[in-house]
Amino acid sequence: MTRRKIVAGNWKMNGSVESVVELVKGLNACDTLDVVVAPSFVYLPLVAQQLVDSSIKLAAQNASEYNSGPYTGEVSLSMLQDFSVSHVILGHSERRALFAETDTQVAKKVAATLAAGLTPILCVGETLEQREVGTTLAVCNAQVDAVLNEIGVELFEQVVVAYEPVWAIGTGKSATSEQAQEVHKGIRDNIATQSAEIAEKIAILYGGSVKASNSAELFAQPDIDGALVGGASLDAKEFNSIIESAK
Ligand code: G2H
Repeated sequence: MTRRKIVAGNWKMNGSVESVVELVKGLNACDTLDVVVAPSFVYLPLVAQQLVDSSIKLAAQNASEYNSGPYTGEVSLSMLQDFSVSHVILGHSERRALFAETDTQVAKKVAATLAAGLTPILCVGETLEQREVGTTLAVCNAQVDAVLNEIGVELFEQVVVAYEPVWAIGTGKSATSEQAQEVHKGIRDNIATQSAEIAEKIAILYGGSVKASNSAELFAQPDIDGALVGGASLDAKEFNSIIESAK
């Protein structure tokens, strides 16, 4: 089946008012695939304003699993809705490793995001050590299963998965298209044990040092439905080339 591709830019903790405005001005929208950008929380209102007449969608890089209350420093899903956010990146390995987010917490965030009517981009991926001892698929599928157990397979249809091998993130060392395809297929096969139909429908993005020079080869793989791009999404020309290669 043909799945609609998604190219999402995760700007992480980068940018300034000036650079964000310039970056958005330089981005090309595309009718045949979903282009998504994820600025830091504080720039969401600014970018939302710039994208009012654009088909480019807006994502947050995280969200609280709680609705409101005494959670200092957290941002709720209803706050994100106020700024036309449509997607939320959840369970990024930087959140898991540096901010101790657990599979259970990520699963609750996915559930809350769906309940708010937004699309979660669920990041999963193995460390170098886990790859070397041969547990790549077990790790990725355990991260997926935590969410499947929380929300059930029917709702999982609305989840976008991003496979991001931790060893490839920001290192300049991307997984080869064969390595990525193997894991994407393994993730899809695992979901298919619960519903073959839903497994076929969901988008699985690759993330980890994606750039214009390797995106076309990655996108040519049958189970790679787009990319979650970090560093290369901070350069409009480079990001536009990645979008172009996904058409
Ligand atoms: C992986 C990716 C974006 P980069 O974190 O989520 O970042 O492309 O810089 O490796």
